[in-house]
Amino acid sequence: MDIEKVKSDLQERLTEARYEHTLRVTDTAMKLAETFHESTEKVRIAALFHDYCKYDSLDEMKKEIQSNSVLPDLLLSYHHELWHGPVASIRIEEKYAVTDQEIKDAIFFHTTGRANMTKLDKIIFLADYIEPGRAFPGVDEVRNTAKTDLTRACYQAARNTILFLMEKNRTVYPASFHAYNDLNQQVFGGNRNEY
Ligand code: DGI
Ligand code: FE
Ligand code: FE
Repeated sequence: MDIEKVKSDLQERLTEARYEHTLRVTDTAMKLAETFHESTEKVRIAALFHDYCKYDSLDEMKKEIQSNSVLPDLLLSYHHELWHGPVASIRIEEKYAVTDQEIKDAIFFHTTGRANMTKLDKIIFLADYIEPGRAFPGVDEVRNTAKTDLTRACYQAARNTILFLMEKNRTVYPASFHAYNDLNQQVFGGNRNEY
């Protein structure tokens, strides 16, 4: 992969602010890859492309979701902010021949997470949440957790996002709840019977 070519393509497709966000996510994800022993090459590619379709037209993304059997129609019943990851996972295979399922999945699920997240999924999901440009309430606690515990940091990020959405009376995509529940069980142990 020609990383300089990818970066110049991204600069053309994204706004300046979104491009800078992408570089910060990539830098943050690369540090997480070293701390938690993940392939830096896979992490670099997934991070660079994670918001590749962030500004694609809604009409174009909708058509892709409707016509592509890999992309669930359920996405169309939820907020269009959830579409850019799944659509990007398709586009990068078409345009850059990225066939690695792990990379495609990390991009697909970067907004919501999912049950049984891989280490790569977790690194991209978390880097997107804690990159230094983010100012979400509670993000500093997550940054601190991310120094030592990847799964617990993802749990805190997933929980914060769902709480934020519920506070605003927004819908929550099922995969976001699946991520929350699975990470909760990974952090606190499964089949707890305390309530
Ligand atoms: O693309 P970014 O802005 O870097 O970050 P992102 O891909 O995590 O997208 C964030 C947006 O997605 C933010 O507005 C919250 C929203 N979001 C995340 N999970 C859900 C969600 N929106 C809905 N409706 N449901 C979700 O489960
Ligand atoms: Fe995104
Ligand atoms: Fe992002």
